Parts: sequence; structure tokens; C-alpha cells
Amino acid sequence: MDKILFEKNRKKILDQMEDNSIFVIFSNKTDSDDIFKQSYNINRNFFYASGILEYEDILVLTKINGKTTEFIYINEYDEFKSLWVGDYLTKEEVIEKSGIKDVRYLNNFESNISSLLSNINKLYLDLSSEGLSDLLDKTALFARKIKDKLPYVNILNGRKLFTHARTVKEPEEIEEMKKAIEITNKGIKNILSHIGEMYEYQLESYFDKSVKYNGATGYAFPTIAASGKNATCLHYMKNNSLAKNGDLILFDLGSSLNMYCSDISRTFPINGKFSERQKLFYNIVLNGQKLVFENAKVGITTKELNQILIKYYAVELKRIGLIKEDGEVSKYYYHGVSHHIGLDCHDLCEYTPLKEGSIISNEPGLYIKEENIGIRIEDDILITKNGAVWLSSQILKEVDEIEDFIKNNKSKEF
Ligand SMILES: [Mn+2]
Repeated sequence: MDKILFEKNRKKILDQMEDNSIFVIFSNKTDSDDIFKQSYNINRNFFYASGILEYEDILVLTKINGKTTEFIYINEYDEFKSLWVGDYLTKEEVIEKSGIKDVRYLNNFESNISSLLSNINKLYLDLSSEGLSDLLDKTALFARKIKDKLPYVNILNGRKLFTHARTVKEPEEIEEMKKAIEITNKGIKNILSHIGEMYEYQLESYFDKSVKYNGATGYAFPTIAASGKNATCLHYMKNNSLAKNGDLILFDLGSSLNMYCSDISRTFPINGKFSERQKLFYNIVLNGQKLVFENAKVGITTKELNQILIKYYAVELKRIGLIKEDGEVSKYYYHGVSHHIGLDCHDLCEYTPLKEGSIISNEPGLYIKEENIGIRIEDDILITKNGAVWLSSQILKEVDEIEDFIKNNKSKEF
């Protein structure tokens, strides 16, 4: 990805910083004690502001007397380490990727920061919502150290600066997410061309093979492959039941590309044909999704979109005789219809009326446990000044399209 995006992103953070303040952003939130850190998670905010995917680096932004500076600390080349984990990025590569011209080595970090903080007493840190509790979180450890050694420093939670900035996407981010969605589309086609009676994890493997083959850099979240009654559990991830002919299977999945996520749900008949009853519920969900889409625009909240859907469900479920009172909808639909998507699948966002440039999910569902039916249809949509735009419209979802595709593409590879 081009450094221009990360330069714009840093400016959005710097613009929000108070004068005479420093922001220190660590790259990693280690989730393992493995000495070679083979299991780690890059801090999405660090990536957002730098474009760098190295796990020990530290980004520093300063605003002093109205003048901003930015510098980044990286690992120095280490011949022995490089035999194990490969080369770190060089200074030149970091400049090229991030656009940050002042690149320093990590062994200078502590002394540099101490001298900066002797004059400046406002320090932003990217503290997680859990505050200072996580012992494996480098930011939390650093915050403790500062509190002990430099008690006059005022620690501010800089997370909300990122929350504000990440609520609206840049065109480059939208493009990256579109590419992730297309890889997910191929993975879903690969499931459809192999669908049949087998274990849920076996169907899932057709998605895995395809997204890897087509160049995804990761997954947005662990895949949900839930057949029959399993689909009525929203976050079922065991994926170890036999998917039986006659049942539906719900997939909630997404590849990610350069950290940007896609988040798609589809529900398919194992034997390639929806029963009349399944079709009835499926089309209620599908039409609900279209209704939410028509109402998704600048100024509305995701909560209001959900209320529109619930109202529609009340009418429809009474019409088909599933419920008698409006309040009974919550027995069959029990989640929200939308969340922001970006570097995180459930992205950092401000819960304000939708703005131009936000990307959100549109994911109505219906879960009828007594009939072994769970249906969710989820697409990713972009809010523009002229209403919403489908970003995943190429992914099959009409009943006829799905049935025809299964019939005509048996055993094809995507
Ligand atoms: Mn979702």
C-alpha cells in the first residue's frame, strides 16, 4: 500500500492532539510468551499510522508549540536473529513504506523519551478499553513505568483519537477492502462448488484453500460454519458437526488483505435446493437486508437501522403466523444489524450518526431453533453522500442464483 495513506492517517491523529503533547504508539500486543514471538498481533492503530508490520517498533508523534514531528524506532539488523526470523525492515524500507523520514533504533527509545518528557507533560498512549490491566500489553507496561518514574506526566488515552479517525475510511482503504471482499467471494464460490453432506470443517476447508490460493494475507476472524440448529448460536465456531442433506448451513467468514477485513455471511442448502419453508424464511431475511440498505445513509445510526429491521420482522413474522405479538421478534432475531468494518472486523468507531466514508455491515438474520433453521445474510456497504453502496454485490445471494450455481459448477475450483 502507498505511504500516502499512512501520511494522511498520521495527520488525522496529529490534528487532534493537544499542543505540547507526545503520542507513543507501540506496534504489538503480544498474545504469547513464545520467545520468538511467532504468535503476535500487530496493534492496528500502529499499522494505521505507519503502514509498518513489524512487531517491536514504536511510533512517536509530537506537537510542540504548534509544530509537529514524527519518528519511529525500529530494530537494528542482527545477523543471528535474521537467520531465525528473516531480516527486519531497513531504515530505507521503513521510510519508503511509512513516509516517516526520521527512523531511529530501539536502543535509543528510553533515553529519547525521558528527555522529551522532561519538558512536555502530556503523554497520549493507545490504552485498550481494559485500561492498564493487561500485563502482556506493552503500552500498559510503559504507562506503569511512566507513572512510577515520572509521576508529573499526565497520561491521556489516545485511543479515542484513533476511534475518531478510523470511523471514516480513505479511498485507499476502501479499495483494499474491496480486494479482500473479492477474495472472500472466490472462497465462497469454492464452498458452493463442493457443497454436500460432510463435516462443517470440511466445507470450511474449501474456503481456506481458496483464500490462501488467491493471496489473502489472513482472516478477519475465525470462520463460522454452522449447519442446522448450530446456526442459531451466533458465534458457533466448533465447526465439527456433520452437515446433513436437508439442512441449511450458515457461513460467517472473511479474508483480510494487508490487515483490512471483509465480513460476509451466507446461508446455503447442503443438498443444493432450499425447501419451501427454508425459502420462506430466507427471503424474509433477504428483503430485510434490502430494506436496511435503502435506509442506510448519512445521518442515520446503526441502532435506528436495527429498529427499522425489527419493525419489518414484526409485520412479516406475524403474516406467516410464527409470532402473535411484536415483542416476540426478539425470540428469533437477537443481534444488531450492523457494525463498522476496517482494520478490525468490528472496527473502532464512534457511535454517532453515519458519516460519508464509513463502511458497515448489513447483516439481518433469523434463527428458528425449533425448526433447525438459522439464517444470516451479511454484506459490506459503504456510506456515500448519495446513500449506501454495496461493496459485496458480486457474492451470490438470491435463491435461484445459489441453486443454479451449485448445479452448474460441481467440483470446479475457485
Ligand atoms: Mn459482521
